[in-house]
Amino acid sequence: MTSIDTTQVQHHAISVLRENDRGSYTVPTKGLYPFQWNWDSCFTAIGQAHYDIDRAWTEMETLFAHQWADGMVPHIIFHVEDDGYFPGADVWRSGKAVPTSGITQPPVAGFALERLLQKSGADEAARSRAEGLIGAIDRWHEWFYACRDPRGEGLVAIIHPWESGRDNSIDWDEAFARVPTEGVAPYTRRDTQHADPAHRPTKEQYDRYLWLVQHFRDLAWDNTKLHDASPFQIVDPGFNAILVRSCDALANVAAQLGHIEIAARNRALAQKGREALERLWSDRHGQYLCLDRTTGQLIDSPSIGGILTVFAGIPRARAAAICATIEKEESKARFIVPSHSVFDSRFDAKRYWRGPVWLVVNYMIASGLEASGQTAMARRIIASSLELIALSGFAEYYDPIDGEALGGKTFTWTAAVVLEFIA
Ligand code: 9WN
Repeated sequence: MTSIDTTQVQHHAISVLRENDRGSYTVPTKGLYPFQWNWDSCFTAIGQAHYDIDRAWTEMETLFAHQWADGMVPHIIFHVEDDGYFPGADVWRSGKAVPTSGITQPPVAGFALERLLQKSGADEAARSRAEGLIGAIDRWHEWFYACRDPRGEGLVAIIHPWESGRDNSIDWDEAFARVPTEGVAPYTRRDTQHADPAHRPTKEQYDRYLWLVQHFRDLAWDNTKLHDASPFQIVDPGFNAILVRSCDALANVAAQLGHIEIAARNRALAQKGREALERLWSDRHGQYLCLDRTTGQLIDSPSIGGILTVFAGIPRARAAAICATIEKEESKARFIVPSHSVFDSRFDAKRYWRGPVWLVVNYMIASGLEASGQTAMARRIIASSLELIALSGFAEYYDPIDGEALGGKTFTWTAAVVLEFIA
């Protein structure tokens, strides 16, 4: 066990957050990701709340200033011109004054709002900043259930792997193979110039990412059409768990500030979502699985998405079974929780979301386990995360077998969640 000097780690984490701070928004890491990303920003705000609460509110306000008229909050805001990232604003062509992408990302904002209010002691200033966000987050939640759950199943689908935040997960392989690649305009990737190509998605995956972007762009980013028009519609239990948890969190904040209608609506959405998640449980894998909405079949792929589901306040017996699954992973992986099961032949220790550990996901899993009374496992996950920090610094992701730092370095959301771990 590597020993940890928490004061030093705290200083280092804050310096990473400050280094990536662009005034009113924060980039995930300089070079590789030069814009504002949606869920990164919400975790960033939680981290900033540890040393500058005013700055933390600003981070979220900047994100929501770019919410679309239909309620969607885009996954990237292109505040500046920078050709260091592909695909940039010229590919998305979303038609907004400040350009944005045209898809969304895991809705962490409701959870972050509640956390910021807790951290600020809910004083007058904090209540008024929270007031400014409640309605916007509620509209985003409504958008999800209207546009990504058109048949009212209680589970929303992602229509692009980038929406999941787990871009090249093994979960998508089968469904993604059905996405065409014909007609994709020639392009040059930039990510592989900043990070080792062996640790990033493949060229074939990029072709399909871009085919979907072009397809949605041809439909003028009309969210009343995109879900049904997408050949890729996946119900990810992790994504849905985040939405459920955020609906609950927004309901808590709304009730506290007297917005009874918003509180009741979000409480009901959370309840319905939690019940619907049950359909995704797999006894064989001891965890939840993704569902391919186009075929109606569960996807045989034991990934972190089905473990992250503990974030939603699932039944205690399910949380206990998931602990046993993580324990099994621990017997083979030195660091937990790998983004894909080490027992699956498709596991790839260094390739992005196909095996590496991501501390931001560990944070949500630990939080969910803690709330389910699984404190011992939550503490083991936090200890493993901090060991990675001591060994390899604030990386984007880590090899679960040898702990190597992978992807971008001095990574914002890694630093943000570490401040929560050591608080
Ligand atoms: C595409 C910024 C983002 C994260 C995602 C992560 C990665 C982008 C990319 O980086 O995705 O959105 O170009 O690889 O997968 O979760 O939000 O850190």
